[in-house]
Amino acid sequence: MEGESGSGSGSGEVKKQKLKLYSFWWSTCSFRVRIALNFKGLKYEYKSVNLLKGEQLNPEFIKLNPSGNVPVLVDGDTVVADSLAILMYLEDKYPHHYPLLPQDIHKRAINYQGQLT
Ligand SMILES: N[C@@H](CCC(=O)N[C@@H](CS)C(=O)NCC(=O)O)C(=O)O
Repeated sequence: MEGESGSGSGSGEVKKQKLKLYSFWWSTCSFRVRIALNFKGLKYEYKSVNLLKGEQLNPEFIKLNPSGNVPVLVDGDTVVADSLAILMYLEDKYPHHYPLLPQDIHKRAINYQGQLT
């Protein structure tokens, strides 16, 4: 379900937590995550990390991502850094929200090839 994560008390209650994306407007790595979130129709809270002001080196942010890079996605207790890892996480968690990858495994392989080189 959209923007849902975690589980409730066992009574069927599902705790809704909005995804948070730490990002910066000119970061190309962040673009593709924002595009994927929008394709999938997932609501998220945008957390700006101003790379020009060095905010990626703030201790709070370094705790989240010791490599000091954006993007970082926070989904409840799950913290995912690196745009490709985030895309794959979103695809695994929300496979039916506008799939990012083709079903055909050969076409999928070509997509991976494009991303991993
Ligand atoms: N492989 C990482 C690379 C992340 C990366 O290099 N991010 C850049 C912005 S595109 C960054 O945060 N740089 C921080 C800096 O320049 O100090 C990914 O795809 O997310």
